[in-house]
Amino acid sequence: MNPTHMRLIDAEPYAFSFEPDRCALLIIDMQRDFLEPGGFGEMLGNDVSELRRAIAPNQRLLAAWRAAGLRVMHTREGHRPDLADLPPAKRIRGRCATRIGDAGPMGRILVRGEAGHDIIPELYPVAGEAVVDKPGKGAFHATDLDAMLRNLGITQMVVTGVTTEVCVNTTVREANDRGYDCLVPSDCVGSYFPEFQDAGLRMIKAQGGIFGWVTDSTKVLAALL
Ligand code: TIU
Repeated sequence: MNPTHMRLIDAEPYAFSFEPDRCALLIIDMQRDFLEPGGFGEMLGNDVSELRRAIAPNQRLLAAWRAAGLRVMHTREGHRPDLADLPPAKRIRGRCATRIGDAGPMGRILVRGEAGHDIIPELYPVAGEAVVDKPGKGAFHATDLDAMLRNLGITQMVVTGVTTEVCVNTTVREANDRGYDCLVPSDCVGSYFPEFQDAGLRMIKAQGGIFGWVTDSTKVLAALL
């Protein structure tokens, strides 16, 4: 594809003006801790199988994005092994029997360097793709994401990953306040709660696209051909 050529992607509330050389694919927190049993997601009481339907559409989009030679970035939610960046409020929230930093079947829950913290094999980063480790729900808080995007001339992002109403929504809102345009393909984001999947997407595109645009991956793929 010609990366400098702007093209329109069918989206809600209206078409998204896709500028390939200024647009990054940002894949949020597709980690074993959220998508596999025994991790942080299950610790919070969730059925992790709900999220797995987002894997195949992300694989197709990632493959096409890579083939087009466009920028890919990944994020991971997690904490330093000494938990110095873990707010006490986050550690005790939920009153769970097992907490962040405790031992689990995939290593210490939500701790960097542990097996559960890593990205699922289906979407594993390749050389040249930045991986942003974030301690919070939003990908901008306490990370170098904003600096990297500005240095690279990125002004828009296709945002995918999990979960729709938590880290995806928080990141899209943070990005919006910093002046980025975000497009969210509905089949590439997942929630443990079907009603939050629906509401999380509606909140983004409502009021004329108050936080961004919503589409589906087939429409993004069509723009990559
Ligand atoms: N609990 C939940 O829905 N999500 C998170 O804690 N993190 C992310 O969304 N990545």
